[in-house]
Amino acid sequence: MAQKLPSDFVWGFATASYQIEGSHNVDGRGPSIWDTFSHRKGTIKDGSNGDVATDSYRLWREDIALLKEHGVNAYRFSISWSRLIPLGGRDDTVNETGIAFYRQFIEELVKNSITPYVTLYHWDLPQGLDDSYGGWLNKEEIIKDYTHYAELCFTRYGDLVKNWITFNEPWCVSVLGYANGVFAPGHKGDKENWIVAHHVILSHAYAVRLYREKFKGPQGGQIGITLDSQWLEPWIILRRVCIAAAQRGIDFKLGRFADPIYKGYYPSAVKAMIGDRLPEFTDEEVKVVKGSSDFFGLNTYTTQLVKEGGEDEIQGKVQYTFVRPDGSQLGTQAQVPWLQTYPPGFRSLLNYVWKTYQMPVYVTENGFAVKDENTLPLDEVVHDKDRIEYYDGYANAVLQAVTEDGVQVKSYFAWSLLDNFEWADGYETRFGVTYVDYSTQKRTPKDSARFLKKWFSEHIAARFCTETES
Ligand code: PNW
Repeated sequence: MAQKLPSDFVWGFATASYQIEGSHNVDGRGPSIWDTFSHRKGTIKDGSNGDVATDSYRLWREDIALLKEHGVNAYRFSISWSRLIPLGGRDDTVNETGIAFYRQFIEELVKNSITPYVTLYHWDLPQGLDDSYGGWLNKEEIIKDYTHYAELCFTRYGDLVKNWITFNEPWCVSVLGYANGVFAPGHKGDKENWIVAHHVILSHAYAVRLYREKFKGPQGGQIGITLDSQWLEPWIILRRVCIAAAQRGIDFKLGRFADPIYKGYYPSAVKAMIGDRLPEFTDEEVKVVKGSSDFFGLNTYTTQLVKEGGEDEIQGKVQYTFVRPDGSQLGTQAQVPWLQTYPPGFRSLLNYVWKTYQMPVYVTENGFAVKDENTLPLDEVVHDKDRIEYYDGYANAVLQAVTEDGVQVKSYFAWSLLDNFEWADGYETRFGVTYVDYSTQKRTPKDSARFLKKWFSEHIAARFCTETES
């Protein structure tokens, strides 16, 4: 019999509140920085915003029905902070209507045997906190307010939610939001992103400390963070400068978050290049930050080839390319410029994370946006061959990492359950295994949804071995 994933393997789809919920101003929800940002002219490619998105605040029962249809055992979604606390702060009013919405949603998931994986922060900071003190830039205030918000979630949902993710992709929060300015709140520059990243790490760590002290015992759950990284491969495999460049690239993308959280300090290559713009942890903070994640949450989509050079400090002064030395492309090109299919890179990244941090790995996002899918008629869109090629390769890479390399991979969440608001790309880029017609909100599963359902039903071991199994 072919090797399988263990019987407790977790698989499902991931989404995020601002990308799917819509209903931005109903039932007491306060605005977030993404409402403000997407309503500003010129920020979103197609001029759209998340006011309606996939209307999931109203159509959530349909989403759960889709999850059932796709055969998952888990679902990763995020909570909108400003639905629970419209202004966001620890002294601000709690919105019981918002609390009740997620309560009902979680209860329904559990009733359907779908395990909830809840992200506390997927980029939608309450606008009130940005207005009153500059949000993530204000260390004292944001740590207290984030921890208070997290505690509210543990208190209200922790009897049913046993898997918490404090932050989704701090790299995107800090770099895309505070250096490139392409994500909310749209700041540009070379200083703020290091400060914001530092405060996100601390907010994560203090929330985890609180969870462990007060909730983990009685509730029996786990809590961690999700980091994002592509795999970086030397452009010329055996050339020493390329190997060094690839390692430095990883230190700047992944290590700048993972090293403090799992080891207690920033990578030396980052310290050397960023100097005193990189904040320092006090001894007291190191104790809180080091070891502050029960698992390694990983979002990953692609691999890039790396060579030495260039002026991009945030990348660690290395250059990325998809073009091999012989002129060929690494893999199939997606709709977005930063993504090509390359399963061997995924397997290498899983091995790297396991070897470097020795933590169970939860793949919390992985997925593909088919090129020009937004321009095709429905009867063609549903035959999403490039997405199937991608999932086939990436799912098998997980299987090999687990069964041949001995990497402890515990979960696989595909991005995404359905097409949704793809941030600065608006609705032009579609990552869903379910097609959404935005004029009617009608949902139609694509072939990739059926592919994943079949693949996981065939590759997760049965819970009880029967005698007929060979
Ligand atoms: C992730 N990049 O974001 C997010 O967690 C999702 O909300 C998002 O929809 C998904 O991936 C697809 O993009 C990323 O520029 C955004 O390399 C940008 C990048 C990577 C991931």
